[in-house]
Amino acid sequence: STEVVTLGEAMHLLVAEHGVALRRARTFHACVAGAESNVAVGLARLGHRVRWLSRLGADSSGEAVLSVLRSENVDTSAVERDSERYTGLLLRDSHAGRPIEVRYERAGSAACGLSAGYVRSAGLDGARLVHVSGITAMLSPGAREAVAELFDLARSEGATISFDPNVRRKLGTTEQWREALAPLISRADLVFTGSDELDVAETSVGELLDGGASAVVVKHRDRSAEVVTAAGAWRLDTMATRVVDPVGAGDALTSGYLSMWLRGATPETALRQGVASAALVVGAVTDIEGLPDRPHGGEDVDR
Ligand code: KDG
Repeated sequence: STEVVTLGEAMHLLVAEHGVALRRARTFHACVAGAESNVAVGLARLGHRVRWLSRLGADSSGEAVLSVLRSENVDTSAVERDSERYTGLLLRDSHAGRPIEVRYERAGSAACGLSAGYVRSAGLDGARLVHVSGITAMLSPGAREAVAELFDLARSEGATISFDPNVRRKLGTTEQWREALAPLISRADLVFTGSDELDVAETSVGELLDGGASAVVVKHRDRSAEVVTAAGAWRLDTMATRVVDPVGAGDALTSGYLSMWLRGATPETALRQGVASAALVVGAVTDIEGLPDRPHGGEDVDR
């Protein structure tokens, strides 16, 4: 059965040839983008059974997304197709030195049609962990209800809730983000967050731990990462020696951490895998291609 369920939009990603500004690019590499599908791929590569819940258009971009995720052994059997709406599209460039230019074509996409009813009928299939990012809650009111439903299901079935605010300024104002994040982050057991995102959600590590989170992983501006639990705090510097494309680092960190958490590792060991996974992803252009398929310092994963 399923170990992990993630819920969120995946988009058909067209990434410009490396180092070339979006407006000048002539050739694009096609892949898949989306925070929760990235985490699903990261976990699947490390040998976990992951089901991704979402909706896609009945279009060729939807086919492209599905074929990538299926080839990564992500369970897409509960994904809905919508013949009335398109699959989201993300155009971006790729370089280490300047801010990445991102253009979304996702307003009114198939994933905006997510609903509590969809999540209820898909169910958790026995998963003991669910992961979602704030982006899903910002897609539409229905998608926000879908996240709340996923959390309710997790609570009633005893699954652990993992949450990443994942604030994207293009998707809403600070006020809108705060409204979306506050009720979700306070229900999470495992939190993966940028230090500045805690400010957006108007919370703190201490408040999250007091409110019932078992671990808060904070990604700092200097690219170090820290895990804080009731038992202590551990901080690790980035392991990246070569940054080609920083996009996807956070999701890679989350997938590495969660993989070790699923195996019962300590927070410190889990953080080490997270930081190692992030370092590998930033060495390649897309969000997923660099993801490791064996644990840091470990054996190949059998699957
Ligand atoms: O975390 C990486 C994601 O931001 C990227 O894949 C695209 O999910 C995405 C988004 O909505 O920005």
